[in-house]
Amino acid sequence: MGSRRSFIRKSLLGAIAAGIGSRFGYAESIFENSLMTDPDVIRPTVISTWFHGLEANEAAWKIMQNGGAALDAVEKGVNVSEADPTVNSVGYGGLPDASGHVTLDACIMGPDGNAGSVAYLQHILHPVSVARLVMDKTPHVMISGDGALKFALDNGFKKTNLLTPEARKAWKNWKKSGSPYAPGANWENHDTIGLLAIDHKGNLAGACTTSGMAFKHPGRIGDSPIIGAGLFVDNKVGAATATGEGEAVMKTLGCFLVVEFMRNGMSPQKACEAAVARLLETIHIHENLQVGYVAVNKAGETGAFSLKPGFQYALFQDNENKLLDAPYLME
Ligand code: SD4
Repeated sequence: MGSRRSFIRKSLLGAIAAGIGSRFGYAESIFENSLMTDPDVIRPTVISTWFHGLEANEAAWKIMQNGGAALDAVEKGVNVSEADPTVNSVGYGGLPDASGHVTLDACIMGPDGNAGSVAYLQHILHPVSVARLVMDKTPHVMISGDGALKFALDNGFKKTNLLTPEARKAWKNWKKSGSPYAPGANWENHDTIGLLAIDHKGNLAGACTTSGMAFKHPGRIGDSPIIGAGLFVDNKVGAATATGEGEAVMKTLGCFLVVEFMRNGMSPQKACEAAVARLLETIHIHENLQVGYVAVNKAGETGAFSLKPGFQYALFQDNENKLLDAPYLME
């Protein structure tokens, strides 16, 4: 069945390629390369960033085990971290910006290439679910700030105080210290959650949600809500998500890059390594810079890689959920 489907798709794309390719002078091989054959065996997979990914993976896996779609699984999976006050870089309990406000970035992308995102959203416990509604109910991809809050409230979300006493205390201490804002790698080993899944039909989806860098400049938006930077899904090829200093990921459009490397034949592991290597080629690497990628391809092969040590990821496959240390480029 897989090969029949891929034959039909190949024929269709071949026909399109012949038309467009000859009109614009592209080589047909461009279209051929972008065509992944369906794997004969579908391998349900959930992969996510950091230790708290373990619990998120459980929730996502449960949905898929009951026949649910990857798109629902990734949303419900990251909802777990968003609601967990002990995760100090996502949703409730997230560390605030320099002015003491918790501001959230999130996005979601499905197997049909559709995507939704919110940026600089305040007071809403589940920003990724607002991003899902942006995708499902509007002609837009991204809504930010007050407009995103109004959209959420208009759609039944409730205002919540996201600043926990612990996060407020950490912010007060930071203010007292007089330290200038500086990005810190591997903040206490808790970080943004990005989660990717393949469901029993072989469809891919991904979600990413964060309160961003602790004590960031008010108004700052990171990579996590930007499709192609913090998350990218191509249902023919694979998916990738990022954690770490968003500015570096944005400057290299990291997750789009990882997926494109896979499209051109790299394994997910090699693709993550090549995207991290791209940082060295193109941007300034400061002492505390950390960036990590996880990726999965259509066949359920996975990869993870970071610039510096300390990045962990959670992988649920073959009924086993485990936390793994990502290999890294430099000490
Ligand atoms: C951001 N990428 O806002 C997020 C935060 C993060 O490790 O993942 N920190 O830049």
